[in-house]
Amino acid sequence: MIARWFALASGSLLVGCSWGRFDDVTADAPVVILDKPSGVGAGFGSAMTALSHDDRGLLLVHGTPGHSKAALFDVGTGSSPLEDALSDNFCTSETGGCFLGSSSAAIPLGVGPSGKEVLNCYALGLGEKLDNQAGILIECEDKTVFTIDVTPMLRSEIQEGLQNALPEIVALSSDEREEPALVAGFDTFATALYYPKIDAGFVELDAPQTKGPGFGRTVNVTRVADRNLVAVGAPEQNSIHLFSVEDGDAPVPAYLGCVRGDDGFARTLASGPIFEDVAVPVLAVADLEQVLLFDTAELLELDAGAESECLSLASLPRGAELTSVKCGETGAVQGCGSSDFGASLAIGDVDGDGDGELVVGAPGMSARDVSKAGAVAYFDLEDPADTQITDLKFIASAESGDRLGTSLAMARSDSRHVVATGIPGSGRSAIFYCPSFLPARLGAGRCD
Ligand SMILES: [Ca+2]
Ligand SMILES: [Ca+2]
Repeated sequence: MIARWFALASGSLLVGCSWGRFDDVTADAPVVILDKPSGVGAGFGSAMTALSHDDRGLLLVHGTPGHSKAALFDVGTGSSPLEDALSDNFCTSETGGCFLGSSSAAIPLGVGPSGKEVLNCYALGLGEKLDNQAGILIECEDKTVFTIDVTPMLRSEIQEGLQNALPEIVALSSDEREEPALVAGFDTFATALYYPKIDAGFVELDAPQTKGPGFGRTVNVTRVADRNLVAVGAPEQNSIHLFSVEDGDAPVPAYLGCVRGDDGFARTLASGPIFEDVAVPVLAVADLEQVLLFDTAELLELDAGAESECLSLASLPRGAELTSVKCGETGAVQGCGSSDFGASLAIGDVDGDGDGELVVGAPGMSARDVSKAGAVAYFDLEDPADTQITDLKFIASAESGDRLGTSLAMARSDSRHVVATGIPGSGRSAIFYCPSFLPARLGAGRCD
């Protein structure tokens, strides 16, 4: 069920105060709260992934990683707004068992079992399905469910986990193409797999000398010109391992080397275009204090695969690290010291001007003195030196321990993105439609 809130909660840094409106108007509101559908258990909003295809914007919202059940929403458009969940029965255990991943991956188009084309699918966790072997579970809008293969060792571990309710938690990411490649990280086994397409089988992403505990806790794959840059995070070692993968059904991933940062480096990854004069996507990497942005074309030029140690940030080639952003406070949103800034990241065009913005979750912040209510920080980042927070959003109905900002996704709505974020503490999610810097012509009706 959806409660429509006409309570915009936007702490504008420009005027140094925030404002809210409470109304029972049911017209399209600047913030829409998604309540937990009855079929989904605890932790609704712990993770989420957007998918856009043929002008539709879908959003999969997870319950707690390692458990079952997620819900699919259609984010809608200006003229056909968001409605109740399309389904609250994704990642069900009814057909053989499913453990949700810490992240899921959008597969707008793929080829499923028996060569049938499948649409609007998600790789969302680990499981098995009646006649399918245990592996990565793929589920589609039309409820087609199947698994794709993993290594024999992982397969038996997943099977054992399903029998004993001891989940292995997978991290998943796909690139931006309609029929994307998929990356899966299994940190318990320091293993990461790359699938050129979901029906193409996997190749292992092997980082010979430096692989270690936690390798695969986070993953990201992004398209750079005619190949993919894959980042496999090992936050326990404050490092990311980078691979270049050419197209083809049986590619040989090239190991580019590893980069070590400050404490918590690689705990969250995201990618997407931001800067007008950087023609390729940036890779965003959070540590415990800040979010660093890297030029993916420069990272693809790294030639450090034979090094026995990870490169330090200082030893990266000039231009590889573009800029970094940090937590900030307003009158209403406080607590950078315990903010968990960087717990989630997303990149998209929230103001419809063609370039990208970075949004960062800070679930530990207090909002209007409500502790750990959580907030999300917008960075317009018109150029790398422009690192000021542009907008800082929270919800007027915040409760203590909500942890809004635990997860983030950029969902397509008309000609721009809207920001979806999880509020797992109270089993809700929010969609923010109206950044403070949205041009008036794009916000008509909802944002004025
Ligand atoms: Ca923009
Ligand atoms: Ca921008």
